[in-house]
Amino acid sequence: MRHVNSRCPAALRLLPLFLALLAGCGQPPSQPLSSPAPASAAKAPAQAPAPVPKSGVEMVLLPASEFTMGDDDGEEDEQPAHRVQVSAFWMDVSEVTQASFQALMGRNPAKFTGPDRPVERISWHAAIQYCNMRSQRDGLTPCYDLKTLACHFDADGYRLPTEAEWEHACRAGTTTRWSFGDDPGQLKDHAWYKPNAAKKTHPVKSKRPNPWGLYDLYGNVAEWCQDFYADSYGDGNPVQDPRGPVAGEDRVLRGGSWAVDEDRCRSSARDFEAPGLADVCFGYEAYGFRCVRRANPPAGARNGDSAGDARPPAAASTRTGAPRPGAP
Ligand SMILES: [Ca+2]
Repeated sequence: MRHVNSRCPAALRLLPLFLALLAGCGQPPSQPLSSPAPASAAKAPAQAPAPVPKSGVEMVLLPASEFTMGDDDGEEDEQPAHRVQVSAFWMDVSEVTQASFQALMGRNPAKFTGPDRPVERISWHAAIQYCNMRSQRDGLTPCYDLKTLACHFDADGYRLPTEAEWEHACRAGTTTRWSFGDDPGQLKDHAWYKPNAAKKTHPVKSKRPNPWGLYDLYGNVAEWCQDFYADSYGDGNPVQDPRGPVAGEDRVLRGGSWAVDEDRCRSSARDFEAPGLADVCFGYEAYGFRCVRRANPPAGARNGDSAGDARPPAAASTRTGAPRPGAP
């Protein structure tokens, strides 16, 4: 995982891959941990959980909002802090697990195996393939053209969050360095990161959620976003639903991981990586992802959705009986 102060020549960037080859790709997986103690009670989520669709992944509806993205006291690429408006959207409450990935994709590339652990060694390309497969599983229109890698934001299927959506979800209405405040001593209760992760991932949802009921935004695995990376927010970004640069070499990763310290696990901290990196043999076992889905398909959208309809996919097949959240 790279960030703005860690740029290095291409030869050095490839060194981890070379070392991985020397070490062999088929390292035996570590043993799963026993189930950790349940997380302590947290604040109520912004919305009731959605009925669980066929793909079995729980999502929460996040409200449309305006917030300050970035941090003028952060690193160079977190500046300038700027106002952003995001539309309402659904987001997975946790990182995509190995059980979910295996069920849809028929393989599990993770190093730290365990069905409830986040899937890792995932390239950006592999993540969007999963998004499309999950959309098909739930009877939705896939967002990605896998030939051009274009994302059709109007489609009602799953996709990666934009960087703005990710930070909006992570902040959950807060303006502090973390969603629980500015005290780094509390991070151990919310995240698996370098000081407490023992150099491996851990089952999702085993730390405290943020105020909107989202787990593991800090740490465990760093999460791919939709956006190409740029080393500054600069000028020209739209205020409403920004989607990052139109082209680039790297894609954004957010939230930090089990491999990094607290500073990389802040709400505004940004990392990036080549989108093709992190495949099974060459991957870095700290890259994962979670999915989002639009909440308000426009009038005339495919699959019969109508304007303002915030229904989760396959609501009729709910297994939870949870009440339908109201439209944002
Ligand atoms: Ca994470």
